[in-house]
Amino acid sequence: VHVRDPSKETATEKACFQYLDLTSRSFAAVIKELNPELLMPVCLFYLALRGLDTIEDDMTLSNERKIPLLRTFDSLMEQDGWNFTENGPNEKDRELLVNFDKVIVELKLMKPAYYTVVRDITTKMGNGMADYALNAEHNTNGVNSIADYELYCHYVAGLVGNGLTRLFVEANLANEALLERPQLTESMGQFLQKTNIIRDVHEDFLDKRRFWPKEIWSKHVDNWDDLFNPAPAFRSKALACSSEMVLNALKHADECLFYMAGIRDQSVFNFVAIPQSMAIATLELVFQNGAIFESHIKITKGDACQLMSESTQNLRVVCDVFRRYLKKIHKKNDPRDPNFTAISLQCGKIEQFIESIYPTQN
Ligand code: PS7
Ligand code: MN
Ligand code: MN
Ligand code: MN
Ligand code: MN
Ligand code: MN
Repeated sequence: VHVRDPSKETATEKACFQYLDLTSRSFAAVIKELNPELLMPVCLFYLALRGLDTIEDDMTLSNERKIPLLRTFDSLMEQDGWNFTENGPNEKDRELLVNFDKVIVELKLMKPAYYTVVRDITTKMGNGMADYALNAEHNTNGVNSIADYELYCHYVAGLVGNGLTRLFVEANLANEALLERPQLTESMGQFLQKTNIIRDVHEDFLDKRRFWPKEIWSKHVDNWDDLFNPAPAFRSKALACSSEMVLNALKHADECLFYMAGIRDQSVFNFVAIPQSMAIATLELVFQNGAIFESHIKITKGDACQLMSESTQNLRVVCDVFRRYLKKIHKKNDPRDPNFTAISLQCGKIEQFIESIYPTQN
């Protein structure tokens, strides 16, 4: 059921929903179906972070310009009439920042308890992004250790999970015990962000950005560029490297399922479960798939449709989705892969966890 009533929306509210549609393929649909209490707050939370990310992603901005913008974005978004027109003409979400004054009007109308969360996460994310933008400039280019990689994912996704969980609990739509289990929330963000980073490796490579940690890729190739060399000898090493990245992402899967058990409201459940189901399906798609080093790949529309309907029911059905894709990963696992055993064990471990909460009949 659609809960929005566009005839009762103000001009700036309408504009915000327009920028939501313009800047997101997948989040727009689930945000617009949210419980009315959180519809506008989550839409504005999304737009604030999308604005920040549009500055982070713009490789035509110098770091001298970019870093202070990232670090002060939280106060810029409190200045009446502020907008930003310096993004490169090809930056896909530049329109949002050009019209950011309209988002600012709505941010000022938020309930203070919700705004506090949005502001806090924007401050922390902007500063975290700035720390990593510095690395790119100094051409250590990207993250080195796995700890660095996970800290970056914390800044851009773990923090989003933290903010969303605080909003859900504040609105009484999730079990407040979730606030005492920050690791579960962190896993929700890490699982999405790591999947995005694995899938987008080629697109990011073209932008001269590297998020895969050197600690992992250096075990497989001498130079980062070698991952994109189509010669068969390099391609098998690249696949082994991507398998290790998938293994690393899979360690969050059980905690994601555990987190979702704490959601009380159906619309919030759908909002959190759809992206997680898409992520496990995307991990299966990228696993043992050399195409990630050549193009931007996506799950099919048909699969996305089925995942949407399965993820808007209950946790048992979402667990079945995870089971189905884990089985496929398990089957595609290659005995020649250096992480063959570890991947097999990890799939088994998640399958066992699911079996312990929802035993299969027969
Ligand atoms: C506030 C709904 C639900 C507990 C803009 C949702 C970009 C994967 O890198 O455009 O451009 O290719 O596909 C979303 C946890 C964050 C993490 C992060 C805010 C889940 C700015 C999503 C989304 C926490 C930094 C996808 C993290 O962007 O990627 C709201 C619970 C924004 C969530 C970015 C990535 C999101 C991402 P890219 P996308
Ligand atoms: Mn970004
Ligand atoms: Mn981005
Ligand atoms: Mn990406
Ligand atoms: Mn992408
Ligand atoms: Mn992108």
